[in-house]
Amino acid sequence: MKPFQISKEVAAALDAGKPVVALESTIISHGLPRPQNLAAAIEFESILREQGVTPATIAILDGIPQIGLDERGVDRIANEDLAKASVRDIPILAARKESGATTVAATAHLASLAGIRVFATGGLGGVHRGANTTFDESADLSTLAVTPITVVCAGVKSVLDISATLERLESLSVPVIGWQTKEFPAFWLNRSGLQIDWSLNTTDQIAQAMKAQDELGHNQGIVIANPIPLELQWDPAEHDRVLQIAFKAADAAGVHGKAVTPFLLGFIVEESKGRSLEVNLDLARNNVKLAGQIATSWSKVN
Ligand code: PSU
Ligand code: MN
Repeated sequence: MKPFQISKEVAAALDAGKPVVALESTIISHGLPRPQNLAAAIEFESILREQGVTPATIAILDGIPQIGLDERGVDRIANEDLAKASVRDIPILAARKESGATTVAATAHLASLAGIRVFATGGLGGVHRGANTTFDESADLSTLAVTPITVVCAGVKSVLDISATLERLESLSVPVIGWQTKEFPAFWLNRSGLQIDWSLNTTDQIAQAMKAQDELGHNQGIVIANPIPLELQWDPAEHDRVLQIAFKAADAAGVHGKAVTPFLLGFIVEESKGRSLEVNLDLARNNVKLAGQIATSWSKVN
């Protein structure tokens, strides 16, 4: 027996070697406010379907990891108060028959178990500012070190320590590839000022890199850093202003651990009067589209 349930649609696509893209549920449950979150979950899936790609939104429902959700499942991740589930939480939720929204780490792990090789998200988790004393580093990084999946993201949120995150990805031997750029993006912003070693310009090249990794016996994921188009990015000065206030608020509220990311994101949406949310949705759409193209290229080389 498989430790997860896979939807008919996703199983059929995988069996036929058709392109499939995994989507996470924490971004829906904890990263975006209601009611925009449900609309976003539905829209991400339809962007893929329009490309002839099968979406596999992943979540844990009543203890069972689900690879591909039906309409009711999508509604549940948007409207129920679900636990935020990283890899280590999956077995506990299984034992308690409880539901959870999967982070990048948990989604990558489950997608990979199901044979899915491409995954779209908004921002990857990373090393938090001050991690030299708190040790707060997302399990997204360590999971990608042992999970062969290509994650398309807009870099990591600028609330994190971007430079330290890139260092950790290097230590973990996770390739970071800029999509048509050698500058790492900063989530809401097109640029972070940090250079990366590699960029690729076509999705066929990305699929070739995935194939070469397999042939070499590498078991890591690949991070595809896909900057939000310049004309869609958040105003940098306003971005800096809002982030400063958000850090002070998080400090004052005493949030720590896995509550930090949702707190900051929620606060930033409020303080920016929804502008950060618009940008967040735009960059996520942009990532889903590119992931669909990569999955299509992958289905041809594989
Ligand atoms: N970045 C976002 N929105 C999110 C997240 C990241 O813009 O909702 C979520 C992802 O699910 C990611 C998780 O895997 O936050 C990382 O949380 P932590 O730092 O607690 O590992
Ligand atoms: Mn953390």
